[in-house]
Amino acid sequence: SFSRAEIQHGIEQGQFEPFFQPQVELQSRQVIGVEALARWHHPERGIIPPGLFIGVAEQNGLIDQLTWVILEKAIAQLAYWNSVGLHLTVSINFSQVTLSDTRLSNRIMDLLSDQGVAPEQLIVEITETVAMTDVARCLETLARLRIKGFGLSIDDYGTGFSSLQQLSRVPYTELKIDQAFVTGASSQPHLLAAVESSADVAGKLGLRCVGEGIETLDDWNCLLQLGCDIGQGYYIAKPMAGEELIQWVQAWY
Ligand code: G
Ligand code: G
Ligand code: MN
Ligand code: NA
Repeated sequence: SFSRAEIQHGIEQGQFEPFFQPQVELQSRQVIGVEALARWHHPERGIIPPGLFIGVAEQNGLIDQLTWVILEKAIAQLAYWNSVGLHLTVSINFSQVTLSDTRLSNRIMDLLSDQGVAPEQLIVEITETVAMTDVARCLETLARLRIKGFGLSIDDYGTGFSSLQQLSRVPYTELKIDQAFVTGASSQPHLLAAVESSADVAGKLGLRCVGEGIETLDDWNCLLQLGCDIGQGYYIAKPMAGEELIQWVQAWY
């Protein structure tokens, strides 16, 4: 992985941008949103995936800066899609540091109103592990975001051990089942059981259920049958640059 100085330099040089992975309604096949995933366009080493810089950025006080870069570019992209009649939600991954800023919702609102994007189009993703360990520090911010109309998603669901009681303390709108349980669910009973119970939890809490890591038509059908609403995964599309999405959407229909 990279050093703090290299990442800092990359941020200053504007080398980070979001890629976008489509999300579709399983029942109707309709494209309803995208997840923004950070990429680093390194001048010598090409496109660098987040696994090689997110951890370093989190441990070295750079994640907040990086998140704002991704957020600003994702919102600009969303505004452009709105302007051509493509109305989508964008899901953004937030780290604990960013979520502990109580002014977060106002700061994002300022960004949105500059661009004519509604808060309902933005979904804040928080991993189950962060949700379990740091929720007290983030609760106020999360509640404010929800009141303003932002979506709140619990990401990588199933990798932690949240109880229904813990989950119900935060006004989530969505639950994303971790890909470790989704990929291959139709052929492996222990995965199937995990997906089924996650979809049940989503249902009990009134949350929209997203399955991440759909790699085959069998995965798709399996999730649909278990009551999952939305799918994301390589079977649908890999994350892509913003400029590619409109063409992809046209080809999909
Ligand atoms: O795109 P990829 O599958 O390589 O993403 C790997 C991980 O990096 C995922 O867990 C994702 O949540 C995380 N990630 C991607 N972009 C961002 C980002 O902008 N901020 C944070 N905090 N995590 C991100
Ligand atoms: O934020 P989160 O940890 O959920 O990030 C999702 C990650 O999963 C991204 O890095 C994305 O590239 C990856 N991903 C999305 N769909 C698939 C898939 O179908 N298979 C695999 N192996 N990875 C996927
Ligand atoms: Mn995510
Ligand atoms: Na996930």
